[in-house]
Amino acid sequence: MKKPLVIAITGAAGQIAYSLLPRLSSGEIFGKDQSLHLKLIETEHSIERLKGVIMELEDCAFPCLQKITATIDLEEGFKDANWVLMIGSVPRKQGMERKDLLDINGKIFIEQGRVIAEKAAENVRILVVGNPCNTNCLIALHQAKGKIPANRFFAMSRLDENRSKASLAKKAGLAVEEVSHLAIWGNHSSTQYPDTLNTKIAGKKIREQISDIQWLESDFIKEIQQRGAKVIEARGASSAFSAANSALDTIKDLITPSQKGEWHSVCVYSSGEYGFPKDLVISLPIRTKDEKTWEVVEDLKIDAFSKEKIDISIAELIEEKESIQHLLVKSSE
Ligand code: NAX
Repeated sequence: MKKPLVIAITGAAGQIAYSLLPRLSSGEIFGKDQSLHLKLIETEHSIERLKGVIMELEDCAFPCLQKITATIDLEEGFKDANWVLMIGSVPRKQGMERKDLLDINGKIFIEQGRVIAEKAAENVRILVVGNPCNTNCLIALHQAKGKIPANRFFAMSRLDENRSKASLAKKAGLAVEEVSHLAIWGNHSSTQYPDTLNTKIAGKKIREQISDIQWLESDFIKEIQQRGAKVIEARGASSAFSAANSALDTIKDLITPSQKGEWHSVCVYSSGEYGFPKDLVISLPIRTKDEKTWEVVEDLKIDAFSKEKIDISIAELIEEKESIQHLLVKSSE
């Protein structure tokens, strides 16, 4: 066994974590020879519930799982973490807009970002899942400026990519693995733009496999933008195991070099790629070069239709940033 990798997880007693923890602990992501020290962080209110989750983890007798720490103390929780999965936040309830959550969750991410910057391992990487994940991520990475490079912060849009691939495969009547090169642009929200212009199905351009252009340019986009809300409507709770699955996909793809020509969607700190504004966390297509480095795929086609859609989502990100500017300013004082 390799020496333990420390993984800190907030919201560890929540429903996404409940699906994520057993898969992570089984060695599926970092390998069966990689021992793990899980640091499970919860609020005082949910720490008792977390004890039950830990009992179940112990009862799985996973060989990789060397140690579990349960805590409400951020310093203890983030100390020496090599990965931080920021899942904990107040989830969106039926009828609630993501914007309502900005202020409540922004404050959580200020404090957590600050402690991560002080206590985590030098090589820490952070994946934000808790919504509104782009702006939460921006808040946390601002706190870490000068201590953790911004390119180690990510927010999750992989669920949107996976949802898109599944929907396109269904429409084309082909297996989901035949769908590739799908980029999600913008905000992980109802304005996101799932881009099929660059997508391939069974190695061919999408319009050779799906001739229903009206569906591609309208219904499909709306379906993906509204998918999270539809799951809440049907299940009475937000996506859980599909979200956990996408978080694990994101990590796996960030530590595994991308296959030639392929990319995956993650929200990252923008440096002006494609002429987008800097200092936002935007979902972009990225390619993993090696276990530690990645780059934005910069040569994708963006036509007038795509540009219009992406601009709407970026305008929303700017608006979100403006509404939490007071948190950014306060945090850097
Ligand atoms: P749950 O309500 O089941 O769990 C959240 C857990 O976080 C709770 O146990 C709560 O006690 C804990 N928590 C709250 N504040 C905390 C804090 N300050 N420190 C540590 N723990 C804290 O929600 P769940 O379904 O697991 O969803 C978690 C988050 O993921 C929500 O914000 C949700 O909106 C978001 N999602 C993000 C997705 C994405 O693609 N980026 C998709 C799924 C999901 O909607």
